[in-house]
Amino acid sequence: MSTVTTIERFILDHQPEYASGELTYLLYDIALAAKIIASKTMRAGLVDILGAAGATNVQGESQQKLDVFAHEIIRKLCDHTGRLCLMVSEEQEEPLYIPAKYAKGSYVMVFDPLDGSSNIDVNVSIGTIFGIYRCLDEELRGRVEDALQPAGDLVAAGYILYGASTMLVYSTGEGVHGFTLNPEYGEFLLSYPDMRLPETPAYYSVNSSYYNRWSPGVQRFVNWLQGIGEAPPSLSARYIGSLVADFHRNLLRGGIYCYPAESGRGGGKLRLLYEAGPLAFLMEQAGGYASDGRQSILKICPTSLHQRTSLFIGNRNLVEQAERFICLEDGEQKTAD
Ligand code: AHM
Ligand code: MG
Repeated sequence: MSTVTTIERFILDHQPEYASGELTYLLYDIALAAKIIASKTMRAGLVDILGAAGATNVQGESQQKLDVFAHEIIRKLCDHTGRLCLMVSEEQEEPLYIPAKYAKGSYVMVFDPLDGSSNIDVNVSIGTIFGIYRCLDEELRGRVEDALQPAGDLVAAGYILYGASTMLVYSTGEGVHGFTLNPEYGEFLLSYPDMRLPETPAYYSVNSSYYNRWSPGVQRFVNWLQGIGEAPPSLSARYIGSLVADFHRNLLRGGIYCYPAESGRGGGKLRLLYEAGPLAFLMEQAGGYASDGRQSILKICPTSLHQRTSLFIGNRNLVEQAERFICLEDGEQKTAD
């Protein structure tokens, strides 16, 4: 019989040297939240859970009931454990401070409780994204500036994919590891140790219906991806519209995911802190690269909690090609390393 490694065992065996156990237990908390959210999403078509909850999130988009559920589960599982000093969620404009009655911990967690929410109603894969920072001053209770750190300073990041099976993929800066939920045991089992991006990319992923809203540099780059122009890269197109699912597929098969800035939408659609940042950290850990078109996502210092960014993420040569097209055509210099 082959060896089975549970997520608990793996996290414990691989906790970073500096970790006191707080980070280890925080990752357990996230795995528990993942199981609860997964069990709810699997019943989404069976119970009266679909449809807008009647509220809107900070970006003015209508919230689905499952978004609210996932946000509340993560908040309630993590606010009283003494492991966090602050949380930031896509579903709440203000940061989530740890109530004064509870002890505070050394970490900050930023998260998108349920991303790809437009796909819930149509039974398409969705996901949770999280990033964990160390708080800047451990003497103080959490402050907004504790969350406004570049993704290069993340101590851990990951996502949960609610797809044909539920997967939890995370990194603490020592490679990327994937676990699949075994529904019979209710346990995440190690299924993809040390995930590496394939050197030969298979896919490009972009919503090309926005073509007319892009800058000339982005348009030329996407033309190139599509095989129009010199030395096309020979990629096939795949786009789900669920960032976690698109990212996961491209991580396994190689490729590039793009969500460029659009005219009238400043920095693009995706959020730097809890969407682009954690995935950029994972991508670099898997051997790839992430950029906003001019500079590494890992180097951008957020100035606000819900800041948006454009995102090009995947195989390094493809992302650097995006930077070249954008800098050449749009007249912007790539930020020096
Ligand atoms: P959300 O945070 O409201 O769910 O939006 C983010 C989602 C991503 O999962 C996905 O990559 C993107 O929006 C799809 O946007 P579009 O429908 O414009 O292509
Ligand atoms: Mg989102």
